[in-house]
Amino acid sequence: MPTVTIRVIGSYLSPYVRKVLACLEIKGIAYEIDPIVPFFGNDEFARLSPLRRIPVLIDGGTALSDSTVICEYLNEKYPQISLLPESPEARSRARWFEEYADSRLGEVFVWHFFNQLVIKKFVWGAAPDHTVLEKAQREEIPQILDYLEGVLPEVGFLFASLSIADIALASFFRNAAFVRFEVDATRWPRTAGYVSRVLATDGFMRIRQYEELCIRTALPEHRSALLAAGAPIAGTTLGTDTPRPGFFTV
Ligand SMILES: N[C@@H](CCC(=O)N[C@@H](CS)C(=O)NCC(=O)O)C(=O)O
Repeated sequence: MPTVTIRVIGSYLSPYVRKVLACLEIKGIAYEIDPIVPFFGNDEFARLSPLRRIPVLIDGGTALSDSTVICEYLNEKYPQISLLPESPEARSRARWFEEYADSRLGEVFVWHFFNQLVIKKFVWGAAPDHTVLEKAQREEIPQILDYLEGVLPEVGFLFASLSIADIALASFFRNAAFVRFEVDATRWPRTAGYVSRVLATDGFMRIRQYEELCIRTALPEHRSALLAAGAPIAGTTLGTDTPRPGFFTV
């Protein structure tokens, strides 16, 4: 067994944590995880993550927050299996798709959709905002899918091999799937095929069982359920029992 020096802080249900876990899995880097939801992070979490967001990655004496910063670090520090294409042109395009996923898919799939149906209910005991939810389903998600349908490949990945662009885009579709959203393959066939293809790759498949466990388990039980299922759970946690609003909560 390799020595584990890397710790990821953040829940299996976060698409931003998923990006980091997929990178670690693809590169074959051993890690342990403290699977907290950010609103339950303690003062030490707030110190490590000034925006009180997940993921955080700790590698020896280095602590990083922000999935893009972390994935870039992993790609540079552990260059085996590069997650960026070769040419500067392709690299910048890959970074564009990562940014588009993190910002627009994050806004719509996480805040306007998953947050309304899951986080509001299970963290805050609040009802969804149906206006936000309905606008996401009627207008915002189709607009994203129309764009992606025009740029995604019919076969394979965006570049010659799986890259951070594919990882970032597919990670957000997983959260939509958690709330029973499926891409309509008759209207957006390329996108539907592409998302299934990326999510079927080994890195995503290896963490899938833990995501599924979390989605059907009450929040306070995540840690013990994951431990029992054999997930690489860290020995200590930065989680608390009482949630506090983040800086961006809606
Ligand atoms: N740009 C950040 C976004 C991370 C993010 O928004 N994470 C969510 C979880 S899915 C979070 O921690 N939200 C808490 C909050 O915004 O208060 C990244 O790429 O890591």
